Amino acid sequence: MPDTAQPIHLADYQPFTHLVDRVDLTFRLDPKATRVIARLNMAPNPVRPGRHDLRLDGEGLRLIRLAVDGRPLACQPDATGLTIPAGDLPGGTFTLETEVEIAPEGNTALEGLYMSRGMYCTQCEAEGFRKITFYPDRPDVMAPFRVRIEGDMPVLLSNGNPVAQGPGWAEWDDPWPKPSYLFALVAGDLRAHSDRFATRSGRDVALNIWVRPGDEDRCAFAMGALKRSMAWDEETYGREYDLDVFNIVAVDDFNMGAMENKGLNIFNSKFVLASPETATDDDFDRIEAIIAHEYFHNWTGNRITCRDWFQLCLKEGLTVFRDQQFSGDMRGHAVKRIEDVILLRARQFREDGGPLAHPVRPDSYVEINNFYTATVYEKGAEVIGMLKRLVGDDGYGRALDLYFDRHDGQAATIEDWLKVFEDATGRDLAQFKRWYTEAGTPTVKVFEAWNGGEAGGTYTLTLAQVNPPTPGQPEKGAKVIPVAVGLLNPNGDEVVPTQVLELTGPVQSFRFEGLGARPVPSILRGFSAPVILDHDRTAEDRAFLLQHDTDPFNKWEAGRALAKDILVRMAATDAGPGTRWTQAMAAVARDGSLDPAFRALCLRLPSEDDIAQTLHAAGHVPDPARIHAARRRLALALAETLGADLPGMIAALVPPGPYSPDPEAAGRRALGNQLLALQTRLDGGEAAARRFAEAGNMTDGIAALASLLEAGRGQAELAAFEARWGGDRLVMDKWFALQVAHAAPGDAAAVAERLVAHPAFDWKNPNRFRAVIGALSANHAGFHHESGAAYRFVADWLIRLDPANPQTAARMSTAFETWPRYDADRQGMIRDQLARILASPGLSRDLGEMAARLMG
Ligand code: 0A1
Ligand code: ZN
Repeated sequence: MPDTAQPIHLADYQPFTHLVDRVDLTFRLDPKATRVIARLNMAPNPVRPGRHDLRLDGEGLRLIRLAVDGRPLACQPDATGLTIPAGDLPGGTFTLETEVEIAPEGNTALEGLYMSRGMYCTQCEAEGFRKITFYPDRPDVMAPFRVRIEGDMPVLLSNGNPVAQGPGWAEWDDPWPKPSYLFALVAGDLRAHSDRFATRSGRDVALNIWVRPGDEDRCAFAMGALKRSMAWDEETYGREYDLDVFNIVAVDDFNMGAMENKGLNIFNSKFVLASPETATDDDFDRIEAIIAHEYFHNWTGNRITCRDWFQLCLKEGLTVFRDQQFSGDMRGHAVKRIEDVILLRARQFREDGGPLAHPVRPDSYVEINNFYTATVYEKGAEVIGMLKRLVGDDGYGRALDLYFDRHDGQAATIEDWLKVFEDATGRDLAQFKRWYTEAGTPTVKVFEAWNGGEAGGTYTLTLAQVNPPTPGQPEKGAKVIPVAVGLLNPNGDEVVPTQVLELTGPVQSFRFEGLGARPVPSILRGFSAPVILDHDRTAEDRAFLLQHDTDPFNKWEAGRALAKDILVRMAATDAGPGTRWTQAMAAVARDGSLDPAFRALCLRLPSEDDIAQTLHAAGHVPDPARIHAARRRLALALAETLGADLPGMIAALVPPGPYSPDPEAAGRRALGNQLLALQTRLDGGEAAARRFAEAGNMTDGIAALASLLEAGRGQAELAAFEARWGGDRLVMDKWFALQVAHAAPGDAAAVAERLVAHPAFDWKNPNRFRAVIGALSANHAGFHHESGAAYRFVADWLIRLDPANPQTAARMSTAFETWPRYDADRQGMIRDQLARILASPGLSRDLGEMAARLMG
């Protein structure tokens, strides 16, 4: 491992030795030799008395000039930065000037200043600014920035407000003190899709979405989402935008989804550009959510940032929570909550149950980029949802107001965050804090007792929590778990409406008195806590709740649990699909009183990975081939149950009028396309082939193609698709991914192998790399095929990508995080690949840390 691979510990935090009062940057852009001139006005930090050396971070910078108060210094940088001895610094304020040279063209890591198809752009979070200039590259050093860009590009952008511009130059001023990770610069031949937004206090904000020429007509949806986000944050959180312009730029080469740089958000183009012909309903949803997420960071992340990277969940958990609230308001809370929980279980529970488990606030890391995880983001949001449930909506509102008042302009901590809740509500959160410091998904066991009498009976619900060991945390205390519960009587009426039980000890009983009959409980309504509910329930009870529960989440959950019970039985034994789930789902599919989007979620079977997770939790060793077969068999049984009704149902669900991504129309398409997939199991693809040929939008086209591939057909359609969309990078990503995602288990690795030889496979583009290698990792039965071919293939590509782009290589190594679930052969094969990765010469700190943690 490289020698920079020393862990950093939260306990070692110290404020920086110096303050930066202002930053002036000049960029002379050149692909091979960009000059960056930095003038930093600095002063000793009074909270660190005494005289200190000044240590600046810097990596891969060629130092041309260094001066303090105009006096040149001869200090030389080392591999990670530059130290200016205290003796070379005046006792008070001073100006530090550096000039460095960097080469954006060769920067394939996509961190710092890099080029994406001829356009300059930056990515500085978490520690990319040090690849641009020497600087204290840590979030608690905040300063106003002024930036001058010189370059022969028509559009030159940076953070804040435009000050002045002329041919070949532009100046920007950002008055809001910010940490270096929020710095951004973009330069290129770009076109704007523009609009305006008037804030409620009357600020007139110019909005621009900057894209490559030709993409202007794919920005309207993102612009609408931005305006909805701005209005929502004013109405819901009382937060207004604070600059005269808000710029968004779409770039094709980007490691993540998007980035909240102050006043200049940079997006993976996949999360901006959309038209009905090129984007699916899911793409539209995600664009709206990510636009909102990045915009909401302006207050939760930018105005109030993180003291250090251990506090990452302070901005990410809260901003995810806010974007989830927003999407719920836009598209319906029931469906949004179910989708969020599906994702939480698929990604965060999976992470929390394996070798990569870590607390929402980790206490050590080697490479911070490895901690942009489902735990920090999604579990971080769940923790805030629990907090809100515990203190109530009013308490939450008061706490947030206090948070913004008290910490605006600061770099804060989780302690600060919890303190505002304590101060605003009077509640002690010492025990609650364990959610931030302890990893692992708690299991809540449920025991019921009924004591019936003449005057009615008493129902007792006993809840017991188990907090499993995780790496480095063998034992943990009981958590505060809000369990929302309602009771139904045997005829399906709700006799006790939702109330929140607070489980704080290892075991606790809750009594409900004066009930006329033994109730059927609906437990963990709305998924009120990120836990695994262990409740031995009969299929009758599940079917009853599916039919009667007034809580939409638990209504869905009842059907889901029924499906899982059956799938687990089918995969673990030779049981058949039975009729209970298929009958219940056929009724749901036909129930016109239910929202089609909700029905679509009910009909969607648990993923194979989810079934494997469930089998493992139940003490079985999952067999990927059997899981795959069981899932197909159950889908076929549902198709047979609906039988001849399917074509009519599918036709009736086609939304009237031209395509619109609105939730109603999207819900109808989601259900219709799910039924089409079932129909394909009966007709071998006749209907899907017709649908593909007639599809007027990408949602229907992709759904039909996926159905055909599942049926082992679709080659002609793939060729037609490629002929039509070969010139469109985003659409072609779908073409690559779809073939791997829907390949049969024994073919998946070979399909991926063939696709990486395709001339359009550009492995340095993260979207394209993910489309093939990521899709193979996500094809459960294909990835875990007994040959081990997919394990080798994925490891080969991670090893190849690592030197060029360590961040994306490290992120994708999570494909291997579930190895402890499987049989000894598979475990051995995966561990061999991890060992091979670890032995690769020149392994990055990023992938090195991941492989070592994966090995356990
Ligand atoms: N803060 C961004 C996510 C992000 C993180 C790291 C990046 O590069 C390493 C890029 C983006 C967000 O939450 O959207
Ligand atoms: Zn974020």
